[in-house]
Amino acid sequence: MTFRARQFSFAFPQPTLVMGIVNVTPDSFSDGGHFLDPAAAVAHAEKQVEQGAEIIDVGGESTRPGAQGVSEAEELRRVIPVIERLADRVKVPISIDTMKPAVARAALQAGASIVNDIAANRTDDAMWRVVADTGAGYVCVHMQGTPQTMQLNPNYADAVKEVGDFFVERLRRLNDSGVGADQVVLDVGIGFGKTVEHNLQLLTGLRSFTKLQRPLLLGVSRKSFIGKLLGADVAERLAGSLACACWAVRAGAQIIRTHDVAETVQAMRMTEAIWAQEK
Ligand code: 9MG
Repeated sequence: MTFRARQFSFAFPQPTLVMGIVNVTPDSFSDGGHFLDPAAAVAHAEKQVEQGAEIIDVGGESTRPGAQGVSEAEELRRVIPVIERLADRVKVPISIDTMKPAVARAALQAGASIVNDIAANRTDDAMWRVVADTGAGYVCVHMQGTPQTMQLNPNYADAVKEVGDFFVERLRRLNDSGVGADQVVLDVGIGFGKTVEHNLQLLTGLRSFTKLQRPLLLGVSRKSFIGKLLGADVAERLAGSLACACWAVRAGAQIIRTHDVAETVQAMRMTEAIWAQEK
């Protein structure tokens, strides 16, 4: 199974890829305000690459539940200087975390290679045409609703089945828009319109999505369902996040999105070493 993102290509199976998070926002739930200065954001990303990140995900709009959206101009102002500088300084692919097609296009022009789209439940194909035109990679994230509405009343008869059906339908629509399956990574969207139970059901059912023959990305880093389950504040969720990541990799995930790159890389290498004894 191959994942292509412009000049980058990953052939799976291979060791789990760790995607480092760089939020250029004042209000993200965990690191909001830390990397608003482009120089600080770039230094943080470079440190993540040194620690073993093989993708850097840059975002300029918070996607936490209830977050206020930002204008296109403000989002561009936040992310483009970071991506331009980073593209000159790191060899790993840069992913743009955005819901806006114009931001994705500008970010790809500035040197990004992947579009991380938490709004893959979109109705029109403008974002997918950007991905098709540029040969970018595309992370297709499941979300019920929007960041403003998603946690008001998440509701599924069968979360694993509904997310699986969504992936099948999106792969078809992406293909109709000119995006090849080899450009697509799938992500169940932990916390995007899900209760604690839905998140746990999706983690338990993760293996079922491997039949779609696309890499699976998981983002659990420091998320609130870990806090709700364990009674842990956001700064105390590393162990819970790593437990989910190890579980997910054993169930077939290939990419882990995280704030804590060094710790996640170590957990991945350990999980793979144990698993290698079994194969
Ligand atoms: C931007 N963002 C926040 N959480 C995420 C998750 O779980 N997956 C992806 N792909 N992006 C996320």
